[in-house]
Amino acid sequence: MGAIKDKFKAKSDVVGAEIKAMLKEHGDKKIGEVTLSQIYQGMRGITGLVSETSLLDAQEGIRFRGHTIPELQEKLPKAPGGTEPLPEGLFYLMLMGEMPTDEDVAELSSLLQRRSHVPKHVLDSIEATPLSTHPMTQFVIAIMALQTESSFAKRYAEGMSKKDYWEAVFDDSLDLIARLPRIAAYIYRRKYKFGRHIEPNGLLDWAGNFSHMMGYDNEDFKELMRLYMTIHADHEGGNVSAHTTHLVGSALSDPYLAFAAGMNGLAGPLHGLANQEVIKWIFGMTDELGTQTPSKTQIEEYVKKTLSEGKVVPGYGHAVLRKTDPRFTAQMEFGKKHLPDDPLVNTVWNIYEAVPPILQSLGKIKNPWPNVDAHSGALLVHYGMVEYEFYTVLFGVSRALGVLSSLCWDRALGFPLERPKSVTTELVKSWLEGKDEIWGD
Ligand code: HAX
Repeated sequence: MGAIKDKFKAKSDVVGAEIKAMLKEHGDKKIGEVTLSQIYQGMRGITGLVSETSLLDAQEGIRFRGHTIPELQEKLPKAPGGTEPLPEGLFYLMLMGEMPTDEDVAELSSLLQRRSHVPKHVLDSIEATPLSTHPMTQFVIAIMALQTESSFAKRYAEGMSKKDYWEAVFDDSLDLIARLPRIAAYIYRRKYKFGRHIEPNGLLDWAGNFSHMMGYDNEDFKELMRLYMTIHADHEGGNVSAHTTHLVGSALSDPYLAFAAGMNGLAGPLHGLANQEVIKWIFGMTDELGTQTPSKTQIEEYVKKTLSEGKVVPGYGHAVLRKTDPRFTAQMEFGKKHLPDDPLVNTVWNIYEAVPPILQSLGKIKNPWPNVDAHSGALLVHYGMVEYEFYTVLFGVSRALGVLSSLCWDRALGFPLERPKSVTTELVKSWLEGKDEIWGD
């Protein structure tokens, strides 16, 4: 742990000094302006956050520390015999800002293995929930139960100095990332496999071991998990799960509290829960039509019916992206390589042809293209993971890599409590009439 921690500290000290100098010289420079529509409509397009780990371009999609998904697939270290990136390598890249070597990733994998023990009371807290409890709710309960282990909370109570916050957040973040696969697998096996749990395999990488503990030892599934855990990890700082983790962390709530809050956001159907909604929606369509291979015309009719019922088409649209999500494309490529004849996957590809023109024709939807969630479930179903309520937990385990590496940076750079200004509609009306000032404390 020492070497990776020291390296992070050295890197963040350099960036911290740069930011200090930049703010001294340019702190008053303006970045854009805020319109009335923006404050009423979800703050879209307001640049108001710094997140070092990734950057989203509306046309091109996500880049992690400057690297696209195909570049990650090419450059990040792989498991022996594998072709997909190891997600712990992406964590290293996001944390350090440099591409890891095979040795760096091997060291991180073994570090995570060594820190992966989940205390019994956490598993007991999962057991205390009714079996019917949604897996995301069980996941958040378990993360909260694990908060007893927080180094940050303990050291803060003992009077830790501000200059050490980063270190305690770093320790907690590594511990959390190490333990989440065990927690998630426990929830899966408890809810869907009669509680027949599977012991970890200490020789496997982080995602490979996660697959193993869930009961999927097929090598292709492990490759899928490595890809899945890589592409879902981060989507810059403004999405609900990342922003929530950052916001709650800014109150110096420890990483367990902050990450659990982020996961509550991920559990919303407009965000991470969309991956379960997509498969639920497709299953609803195939059930209603009585066929596993609906035609394009049948899909189009079903989409129109969904819209006429006042519902969204899950897996389509995005608050920032204006093109097909490269995370969708990466999964499509995986499908073409490993399971090109799978009927459900082919239905997902037919939906991709059918949906965008219909959404476009409505005239109000800014992005008619598929997002990451439109594809993931179909790949999982192919390998036998049909329990779609569990899918957002997979997303959550992956998202930990991004939001927790960001949280390390937040504390290392000494970012303060986040507290934007809000206004009332009364004040807005009075400002429009020229009677009041809108800005101020
Ligand atoms: N189906 C139907 N209507 C849609 C739509 C879709 N897929 N996407 C957007 N719209 C509607 C909005 O509901 C909104 O309607 P109203 O004006 O009647 O309220 C209108 O089109 C304009 O919305 P927008 O500006 O294009 O989109 P937003 O930035 O407001 O919302 C969402 C972005 C992702 C929430 C939206 O596209 C949506 O609800 N998509 C379906 C759910 C989904 O796939 N979510 C996952 C997103 C990716 C993610 O975070 N993954 O975790």
